[in-house]
Amino acid sequence: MAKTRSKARKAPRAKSVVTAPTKIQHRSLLENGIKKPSRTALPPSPHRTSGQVTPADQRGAPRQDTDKNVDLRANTQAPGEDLTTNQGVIVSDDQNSLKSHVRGPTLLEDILMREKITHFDHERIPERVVHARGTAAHGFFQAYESQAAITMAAPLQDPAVQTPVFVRFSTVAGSRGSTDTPRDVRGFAVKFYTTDGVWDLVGNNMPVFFIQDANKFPDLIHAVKPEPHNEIPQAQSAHDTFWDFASLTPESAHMLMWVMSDRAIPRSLTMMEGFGVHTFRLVNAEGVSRFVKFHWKPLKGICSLVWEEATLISGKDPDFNRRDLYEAIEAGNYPEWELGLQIVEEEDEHKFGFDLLDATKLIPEELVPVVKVGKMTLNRNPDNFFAETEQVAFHTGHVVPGIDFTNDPLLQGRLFSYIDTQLRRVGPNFHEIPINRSLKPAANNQRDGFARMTINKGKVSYFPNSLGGGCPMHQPGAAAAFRSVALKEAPGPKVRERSTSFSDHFSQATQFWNSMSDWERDHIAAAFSFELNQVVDEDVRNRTMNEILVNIHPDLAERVSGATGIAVAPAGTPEAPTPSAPTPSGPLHKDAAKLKSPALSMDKAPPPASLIGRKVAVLVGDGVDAKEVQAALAAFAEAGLVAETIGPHGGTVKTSSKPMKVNRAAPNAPSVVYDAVFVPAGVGAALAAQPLAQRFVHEAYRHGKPIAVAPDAERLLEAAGVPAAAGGIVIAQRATVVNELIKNMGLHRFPRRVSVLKPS
Ligand code: HDE
Repeated sequence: MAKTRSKARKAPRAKSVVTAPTKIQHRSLLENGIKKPSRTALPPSPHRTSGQVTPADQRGAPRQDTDKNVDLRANTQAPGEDLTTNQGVIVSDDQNSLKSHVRGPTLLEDILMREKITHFDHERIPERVVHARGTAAHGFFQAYESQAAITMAAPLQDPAVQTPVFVRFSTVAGSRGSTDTPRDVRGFAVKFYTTDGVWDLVGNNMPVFFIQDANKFPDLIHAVKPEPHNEIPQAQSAHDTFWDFASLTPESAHMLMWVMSDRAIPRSLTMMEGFGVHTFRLVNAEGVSRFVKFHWKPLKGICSLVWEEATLISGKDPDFNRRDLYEAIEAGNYPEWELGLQIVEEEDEHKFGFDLLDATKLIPEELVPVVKVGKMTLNRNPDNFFAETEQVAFHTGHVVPGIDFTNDPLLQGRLFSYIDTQLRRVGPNFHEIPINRSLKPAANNQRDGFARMTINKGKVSYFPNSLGGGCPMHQPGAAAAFRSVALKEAPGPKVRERSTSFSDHFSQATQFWNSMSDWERDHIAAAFSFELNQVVDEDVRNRTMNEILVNIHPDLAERVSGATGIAVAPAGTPEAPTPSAPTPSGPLHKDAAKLKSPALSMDKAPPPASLIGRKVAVLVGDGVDAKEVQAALAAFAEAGLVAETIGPHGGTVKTSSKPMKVNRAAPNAPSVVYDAVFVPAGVGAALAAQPLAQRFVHEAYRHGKPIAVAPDAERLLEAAGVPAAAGGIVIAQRATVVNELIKNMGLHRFPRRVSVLKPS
């Protein structure tokens, strides 16, 4: 198979915002006339790869440099040669403290020790209350063509302009040090450094949310986080308090379906969709506003793990998703997403049968197509995790002219919460930290506070003023000035109520179930069963079944009932589906039982535009056919795949010619971190007798992965309990076996194999 490259539309050549990498400004060192360290700009960082992956910098792949990269360099520093204090004084020894005599007590006078240790004591900032575990990358966004007719938003004006971005992906429930692969929503937050200021699109990898009103958010998060009396369990929803809340909150039904689907265990952060979730507005230069839903469509395809695999990865490589993103970028396999818009004219607001302001609803793509308007590429890893990934501060209220809000009560609450959290977490001058700093300089009369960086000149810090010439002054007429869209709101009484248009909690949950393929339904039912089997309280279990699941679909309820032993009581009526729940669902959509949106199914998603960076395990051992291995590695590399040879131990294995160095030792290389497995000729008999090799192949089979073996390895399949006739298993010679394997990898997985084995 030829190399599968991106089929997405190519963006036109960029304007000069992209500049060649220049030398790092080692500011403090140079200014002091101190020797310049030898690092060059944007050096490849030392990192763990297979040994097959050549860092992009080393193989000369062009790395596009953005204005934000240039901006960040002013604050980027390589390690100096001389160790100094924070005041620049050279340190003679920071390994021994100052003592009254060689075996005497340490002196208070030890300024070197005190500075070092007190700084260490203050190294942490509060972790995010949600989305604490994350990883991020730099890149750029480029529009396919001008969208000026519908929005003034700077990144969507000129297809020749590349707008720098910084994207942070996260899990929601776990702490900073938790695993990468729990069942959870993934955050997908994009910071655009536009010519009109910073725009943050703070989204998730699922298009809807658990709740409709921001006021419920602390309750939701308290319920899903570890239980407060014993801080158990970490990073998962499979416990009593979460299901207690969910079972009493029917509006969460649709989101529960997403979270119980394989969307909640992505194979890679680069293989998941992103969604702005809320309905926003786009506004053009004439002030005309339209509704919009934002989508990110990954060009690497939408692929997930299977549950058993995700749990094993949690132990074997808790940094699995983080490592995958980092290594892909280091290797030059830059992930890409297309930005898609669903546009709804204002006059069509009420034609959908659900409320566009309700964040538990999505607009089916079959009703309003997603129009692709540009592409985002991530091409540089951060230089420093804390300075960039930890200190980046997103806020839904960071918008630029051309984008505006709706009255979605969840969005309205977020507009308050994010700035508040950043003030607490990072401080009042969070906007001055390099990763948050706008490329368009900020100029206003806000002053002082902890760690103020800007040295504001002059005596005027108020408006109106005459002493400063009236500056900085308002610019009501400026094209790039932010103006809230002028809306004619219908007057009404001040109320603390939910609109009745928000009250159908089940139709879209049913639509999700109806839209899934057989194996996707198997996985959803298994996920609900697993979670409810972790729940101890019988009332919570019963309520989840009989207030929530039966109202989504009887088939789902029956399956979960079978696996959990929770009895299904007769379902509610369409008029009162959840009679005893505190927030009863209102009437359902008239065709609720039949609603379907094929675009929701991962099974029906378009095949990946690229297989680049997917991983193949090549099992080797003494006696392996070296020529076959070399030919296979060349073919895998040609297809853009990352192949690793795995031997029974580290070092080398014997071949008929010279010894072959292996990339990994079997105990360190579990099958779950690979996408496919290949067994070349010459090792079948030996591997058939090795428990680790049997387990490797058996797990790959259980998890539906493509497996290809030379004819003499058929006995390994037998020993591993793998039926040779199952889908995705290839037994063939040389080129055929490799080509078939690569072809099968285009399907990612053979999911029906997983279902047959009933994942635990
Ligand atoms: Fe967040 N959310 N959220 N959220 N959220 C935060 O901000 C909040 C919601 C999302 O990588 C916090 O900096 C409220 C929906 C992402 O740094 C906090 C509500 C969506 C991130 C906060 C929501 C998100 C956050 C915690 C209900 C998808 C990580 C730390 C009204 C559209 C950003 C922080 C990053 C982070 C509040 C609901 C996405 C506390 C009150 C819906 C991706 O401000």
